[in-house]
Amino acid sequence: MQIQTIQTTPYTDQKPGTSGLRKKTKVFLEKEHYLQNFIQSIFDVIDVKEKRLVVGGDGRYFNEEAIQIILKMAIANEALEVIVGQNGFMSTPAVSVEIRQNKTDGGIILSASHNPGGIDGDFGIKYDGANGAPAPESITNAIYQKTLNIDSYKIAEMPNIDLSEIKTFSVHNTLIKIINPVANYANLMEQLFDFNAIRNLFKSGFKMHYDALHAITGPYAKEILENRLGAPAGTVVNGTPLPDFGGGHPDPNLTYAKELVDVMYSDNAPDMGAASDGDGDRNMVLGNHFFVNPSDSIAILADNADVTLGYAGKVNGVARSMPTSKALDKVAEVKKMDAYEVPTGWKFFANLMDDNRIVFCGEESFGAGSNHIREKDGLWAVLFWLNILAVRKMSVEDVVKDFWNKYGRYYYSRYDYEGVDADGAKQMMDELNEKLPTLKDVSVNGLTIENADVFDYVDPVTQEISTNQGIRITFTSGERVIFRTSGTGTQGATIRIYLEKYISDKNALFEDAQDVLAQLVETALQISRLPELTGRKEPSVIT
Ligand code: VG1
Ligand code: CO
Repeated sequence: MQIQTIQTTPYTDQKPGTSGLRKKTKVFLEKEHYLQNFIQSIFDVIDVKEKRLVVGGDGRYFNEEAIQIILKMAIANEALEVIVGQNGFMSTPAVSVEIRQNKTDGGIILSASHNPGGIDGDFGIKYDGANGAPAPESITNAIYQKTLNIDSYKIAEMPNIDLSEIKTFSVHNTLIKIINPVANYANLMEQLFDFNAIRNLFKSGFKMHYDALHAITGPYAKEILENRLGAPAGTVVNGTPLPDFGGGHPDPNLTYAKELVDVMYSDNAPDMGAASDGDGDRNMVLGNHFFVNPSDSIAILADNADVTLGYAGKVNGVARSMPTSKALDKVAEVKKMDAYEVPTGWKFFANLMDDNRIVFCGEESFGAGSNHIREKDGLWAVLFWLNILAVRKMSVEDVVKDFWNKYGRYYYSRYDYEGVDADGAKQMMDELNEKLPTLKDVSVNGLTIENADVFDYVDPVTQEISTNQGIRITFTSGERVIFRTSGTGTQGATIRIYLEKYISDKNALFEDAQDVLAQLVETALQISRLPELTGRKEPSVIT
């Protein structure tokens, strides 16, 4: 085997966003050395020689080829050890588990998460540090700076490594360990949740429909739900990861997980439905003819911590992203937990966890998790729900309604305008920013604005400052609306509008959320002039 040094030229578009580097798959395929430049830049920044890494991906198109390149580069750069999932598969939460349990120096995740895969879809790379969390900006910025002046990379000239067999072997100075990507993750779940109670739930005839959307959670869900918890075969559907996710959009929401939604709203609907995204860190939970809003979900998990094995009596603090509804804050107040509000993106939660300030955290975007790892975790949330249902012997709908009765309800919705013309989106955000100071005490469409500002954040642990994390507007009658542009889209711009209204009147808890929020939606559109500036009449996705 020979180590080659290959000359290369830098690219200017490898700036990692909140979730790493995400681009059209074709960019990785067509631009020479595109992946190699980025990997060498990571390796230079972390000084990979004699370091230990985990590598895995969600199985999307280019997953295996990318892993072969990374392994050969790790060997050439003399990494000490690389732990790889069999067939190159590993969910994002499982990578975090393996980094932490094996005490490696970090890990590389190949995924574009909830974005579509395939040759016409998206591909991505993310670097997680030794704590198993997405790397902080100081690291991702340093990687970006490297990509701007990289002139060569190192790679071993050798045949591809067979990833289909579980085994450990050495190449040059590097130990390669091909592992079962499910086992450690599944074992950890058994320590956190009451598997006996859940087993009895399934024995009693409880029916579940888990849609893996042809993405990475299939093997995990089959092992845990069907093999370990005794759910009937067929509980997990679309359970084999496919390179193009079966042509679908592996984003568990009401629009893209339509097959699941149809099952859960059919005459013979099962008791619970669930789905995860491409890389397995998101979750959507449904009951029979009932949708659980993710903002409610994380609050309900926190409220029910005592039914679990891993969290009973241990929850000192919780956190949510700024646009997530304040239902979680209500729970924290009653249960005397500390509560934090952070910008969108998981690394902010990870800092709070590393400092032992919080145990649970969540985002409105179908993300929830705990300090068991430093990524959000889709199946974890699903198992937590099963644990609640098994112990409380209630339906999904009754658990949620009971929660609203106890705390009041944050009616909540998110409008996504995907693939918007980037200039129009920028103009809209710029205009909003400019007029913020004039928005106090003004009435728009019958609602009076109380306050309007930009969310800036100072991390209480690292003191790092993150500015411009969304525009938020509150109203005198208790509503809140937030405007943000997405950092994970790969085409044009995506504008997100987050809407919430708190109601504690016990007679008004079970209305349709869209009806309750209709006036606020109209107000938000008038304030932002979104239809005029983007030409968009309707959102692409309503949650
Ligand atoms: C979206 C979500 C955000 C989440 C991020 C990564 O970001 O809104 O809450 O943390 O995706 O999730 P944005 O910038 O597009 O709004 V994932 O499942 O890609 O790791
Ligand atoms: Co994801």
